[in-house]
Formats: sequence, structure tokens, C-alpha cells
Amino acid sequence: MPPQGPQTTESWVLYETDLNKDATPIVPPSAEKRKWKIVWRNVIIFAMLHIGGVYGAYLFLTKAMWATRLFAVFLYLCSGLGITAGAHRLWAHKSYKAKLPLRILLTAFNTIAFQDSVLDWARDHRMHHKYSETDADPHNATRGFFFSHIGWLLVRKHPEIKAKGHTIDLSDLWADPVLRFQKKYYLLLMPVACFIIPSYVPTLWGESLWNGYFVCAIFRYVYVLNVTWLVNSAAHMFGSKPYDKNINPVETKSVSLVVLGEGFHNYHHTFPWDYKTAELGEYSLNFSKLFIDIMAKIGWAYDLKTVSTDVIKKRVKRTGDGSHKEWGYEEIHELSQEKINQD
Ligand code: ST9
Ligand code: ZN
Ligand code: ZN
Repeated sequence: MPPQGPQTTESWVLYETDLNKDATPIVPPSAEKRKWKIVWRNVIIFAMLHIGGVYGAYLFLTKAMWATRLFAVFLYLCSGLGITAGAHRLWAHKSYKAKLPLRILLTAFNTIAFQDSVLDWARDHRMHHKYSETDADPHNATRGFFFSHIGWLLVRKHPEIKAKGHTIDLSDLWADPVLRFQKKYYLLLMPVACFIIPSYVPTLWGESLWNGYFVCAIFRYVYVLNVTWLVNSAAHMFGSKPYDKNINPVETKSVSLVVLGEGFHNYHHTFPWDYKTAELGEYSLNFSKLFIDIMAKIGWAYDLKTVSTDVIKKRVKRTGDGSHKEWGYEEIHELSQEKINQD
């Protein structure tokens, strides 16, 4: 039986330190009910964006020129890397370092993605890791799929987020002039990068501005938002836990493919400093790793952090759920068989 108790950050921290690793997996308790302060402006904007996104998907599949379709995919990859290789792995987790040209490139890509400035994104994400599955986690997945996917952007934040926010140190990010520039001019840069340029460029090869807008701006934007949100929702719910059975995040290959390698979420929450955000980081399922490796080859990325096989193996055996393909049930079974034979 998982322990029951009021859902506060403190109580969950207590459970964590009290973990008996051999006992039934201890999952974070569900959040207590709360009174929502709905932000209707966001509800209306996101509803309209999604209607426009569905129409854009229809144009993408049926009417857009091939060059326009390819450009939309190109923008998906660029803006996706601005989140994965940029806001997430470089800035929120400092899992590698980047020279100025790469920081400028990733900030530009990140602005195309319009998920708010890197400084704001990284602040919420550091909270998500530090206070995972509690009210101080902006997209607390114990509130269910809808809340962790999009709902958290439709309501005022929980007071715990603002109360505990001061425990997050962002001085390393504020020290970067590129990020300060993005934050200062965000309301000018974002519309140009996310909507105006993506809509205009396809007219250069004869596409209509209408198709350019709905396919390369709206559909592409809504698509990237939704696949990103899947990491907060699906990747905290449906999958296996080979590295740590005591947390909610899971491994999900299908999500990983569309989020450029960010679906190995049980691994990522266990070893958040690994630049691969996955144990193996095969390129086919981890386009972001391919990108960072190429950047490292040309000298723009350096000090790539990772985790040794030995540390991973020990952790898998200590806290994994047995589903690890090399050190899972069979190896655990063999070890216990050996022990029985010795006794
Ligand atoms: C978007 C973000 O979609 C998506 C993030 C997803 C993260 C996924 C992570 C998964 C791993 C990576 C996988 C990547 C995969 C990518 C694949 C790509 C192919 N700490 O926020 P406010 C304080 S954005 C400390 O307004 P409200 C602070 O004082 C979409 N303090 O709260 C703040 O003032 P300031 C586009 C904090 O009023 C003040 O509170 N953007 C913290 O409750 C007010 O903050 C939108 O649609 C903190 N963490 O409003 C905008 N947070 O900022 C949506 C707050 O001046 N957001 N404070 O310092 C909003 O409209 C509002 O934030 C709200 C809450 C209505 C949701
Ligand atoms: Zn993370
Ligand atoms: Zn997570």
C-alpha cells in the first residue's frame, strides 16, 4: 500500500527520504482538490489556436505545396531543438556548455517555438524537477492528464509555486546576455519568429500567405506545443520505470520519436544532468542528441555530461521496476537463484 497523506511538498519529501527500496513502489500521492482561477483569455486563445491548428493540418495534408510542407517540418525541427537542445538540456539542466554562436542559434530557434522566454521556461522546469508531482510543480501530473497537458496554462498558478519560487537559483541564466536580450524584447521577437517569418517565407516560392500562415505558423506551432506537453502528461503516466519505480515519469518510445528524444522520462528524472536525456540516445529516437553531437564536433558545444554504465546499472538494480532490457527481471531472477543455490 502506498502511504497516504496530505499532498504538500514537505510530506512528499518525507516519503522520499523514508523510502524502503524493497517495498511496494511508492508513488506520489494525488493532489488535493483546489479551487481553479480560470484565465478565460488563455482558454479562448488556446481554443482558437487549436481550431486553426486542425484547419492548418488539413491544408498541410491536402492543399499546401511540397516546399511549404517541407518548410513546416523544418520549422518543427528548428523550434523543437530550441526547446530540447536549448531551453531544456542546455539552460534548464546545464547538461552541456555552448559557445556564443550556438547560444544565439538556439535562442533564435527557441523564439520560433513561442513557449515563453528561456528564463521563464527554465524557472518553471527547475521547479518541475525539484518539486515533482507536488503543488509547487507547475504541471503537477497527479492532477491528471488534462491538467498536466494544457490545463495548467489555463488557470492561475498554485500559491505554492510562487511561495517556493525563491528557492530556484537562476543567476547562471541571468548572467547570459543572449537570454537577457530574448527576455527583454520577447514581445517583439516572438511574433516575428513564430508567426510573421514562417507565414511570409512560403510566398517566396508562390504559396499563398493564407496557406503559409495556417500551415507553417499555426499548425506547426500547435503541433509542437502538443508534443511538448505530452512529455508532461503521457510521459508521466503510461510506460515503464526501469530506473526508478518510486517516481511517476516513465519511458515511452512513441513519445520520444515526436519530441526529438525527450520521451525517456524515467531516465531523465533519475539522471537529469545527462545531455542525452536517455540511457543510450540512439539517433533515430533522439534527434536532439544528434544535433548536440554535431555541435560538439564543430566545437560549439563542449563539456557534455553523461552517466557511467556502472552508476546506471547500480541504480537500475536498486530502484528499477525490473523492466530494464539488460538488467531487468531476468538478471534479478538469476541473482536471487544464485543466492538460493549458495544458501
Ligand atoms: C508553453 C510552455 O507551452 C510549455 C512548457 C512545457 C515544459 C515541458 C517539459 C518537458 C521536458 C522537455 C521536453 C521538451 C520536448 C520538446 C519537443 C519539441 C518537439 N518560480 O506565470 P505567472 C511568480 S508556453 C518562481 O503570470 P499566474 C513570479 O513572481 C505557451 N516564481 O502566474 C511571476 O512574475 P514574473 C505560450 C514564479 O498569474 C508571478 O508569479 N505561453 C514562478 O498564476 C506571475 O507568474 C502562454 O500561453 C516560478 N516557477 O498565471 C502563456 N512562476 O514572471 C501561458 C510564477 O514577472 N501562461 N512565479 O517574475 C500564462 O498565461 C500564465 O503563466 C498562467 C499563470 C495564466 C498560466
Ligand atoms: Zn528536465
Ligand atoms: Zn517531467
